[in-house]
Amino acid sequence: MSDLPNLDHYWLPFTANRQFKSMPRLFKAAKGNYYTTIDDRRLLDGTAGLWCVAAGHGREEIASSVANQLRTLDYAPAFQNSHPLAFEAAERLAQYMPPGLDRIFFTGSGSESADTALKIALAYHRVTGNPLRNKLIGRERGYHGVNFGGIAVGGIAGNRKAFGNSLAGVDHIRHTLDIGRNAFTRGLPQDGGIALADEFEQRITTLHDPATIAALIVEPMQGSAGVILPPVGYLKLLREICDKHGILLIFDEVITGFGRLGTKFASDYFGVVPDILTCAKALTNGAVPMGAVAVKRDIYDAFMANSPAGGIELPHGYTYSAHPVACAAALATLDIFASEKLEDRAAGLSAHFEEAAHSLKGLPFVKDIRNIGLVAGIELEPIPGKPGAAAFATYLKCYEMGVLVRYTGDILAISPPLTIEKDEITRIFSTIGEALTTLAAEGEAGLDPTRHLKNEQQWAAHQQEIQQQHLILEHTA
Ligand code: PXG
Ligand code: PLP
Repeated sequence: MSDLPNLDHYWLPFTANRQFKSMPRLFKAAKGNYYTTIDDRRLLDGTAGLWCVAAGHGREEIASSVANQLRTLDYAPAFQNSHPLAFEAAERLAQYMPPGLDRIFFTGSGSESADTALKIALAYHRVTGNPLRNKLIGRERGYHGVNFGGIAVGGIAGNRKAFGNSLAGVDHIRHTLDIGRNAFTRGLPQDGGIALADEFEQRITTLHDPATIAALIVEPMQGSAGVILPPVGYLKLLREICDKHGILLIFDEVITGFGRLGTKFASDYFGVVPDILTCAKALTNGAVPMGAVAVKRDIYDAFMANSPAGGIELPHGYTYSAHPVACAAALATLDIFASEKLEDRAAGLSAHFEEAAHSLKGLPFVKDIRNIGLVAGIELEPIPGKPGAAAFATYLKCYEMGVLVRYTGDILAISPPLTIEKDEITRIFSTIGEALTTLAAEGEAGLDPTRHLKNEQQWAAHQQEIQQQHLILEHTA
């Protein structure tokens, strides 16, 4: 790898830095559903980057819109001033949102969106005369980014405990994964929703006074923790319980937003409208950092009606809230969604995707397969004493075979761009299957990461195959 840069200075996020630097995997280009690595390997993107490149890579419409904007207005002060594109982006996003969620606060990421949503919920109760409603409820295994509010309501142990107690007045409800009962369910688990929702109500009424709770924040489908689906009816019940007790319901749709489940938002999929909805990632197709928080009009109106005239209604915001370049990227992305109907495309592919994902049932290591829309989680049986090793080795083998997958713990997560083709979906899962079978056959030796990415002969054969497949796809497109 002659093009390797000096690796000393960059501290990679959520990465085993020492391991990565001993075996760096660097990308230099991307187009459509493929990455090119610095050593000229072509990788089929099974993860849409980090769930964000929904419309496929290298979209010319976004690139030219961003370039134009940079040349016209690179930046405008976000506080006390603004620019027309901010209002246009907010209006377009409001139109894309579930009904009623038509007031938009812009942020720079999903983490900022989560913290913004929590602050809006707390401030809302104060501004409406209920300052004692100041507790926040999250869920076990929830991921709401990495800022202090997000890790407090989040429920991924490893992301919280390194940093001590982050926020007081936070509690968690149970997560919805029940492999014992629901392993290999296609789509949503049928049972368990009522009991889990009951437990939420029990918990808030016995451990807390429900009148002290400001908000419940959940991901409609838990993404980061390994694709955990809500049982049928569960989210509707959460909505009813929140309404009954005056608790705001926040849906964190950073992953589920923009077509991932085959609908605009998970809210549309489940027919449950939250009071506050957060998004980021695919809002700009991953091209420029941006997040957003949509709130019900009543919430915005309460701030306007109850704050002193001429004063700042919400003392919160970011230098880069509604950054002009991000707004340009968001508008171009929303145009692509409108013209290509990517949500419908995802919905149309989801049966094939489900079939391909579940074809891995019965292969070595495979303990559970979960799917919805264009998302699948494949949970592997951990190798005794080596948690995460099986998934990591599978990830490396897939990389070697030209397919990019994600892993968290011993769970593989698949979430391709919504522009993926059927044959490419088939290839993602057959590659995972091949990786698992090889891994099982190799035993201990297969777990040695240094064995991977070095087999040039095997790599060349795969490259040829990929190229042929791509030619076929190009001809049939
Ligand atoms: N909320 C949810 C539901 C998320 O999934 C965030 C907030 C934070 O967004 P930012 O933009 O601050 O990262 C996320 C992000 C993975 C993975 O592989 C998931 C996320 C980020 C990176 C990797 O599961 N989710
Ligand atoms: N830290 C300092 C010292 C600042 O002046 C600012 C913004 O002005 C921030 C943090 C917050 O930065 P941002 O608005 O980009 O989140």
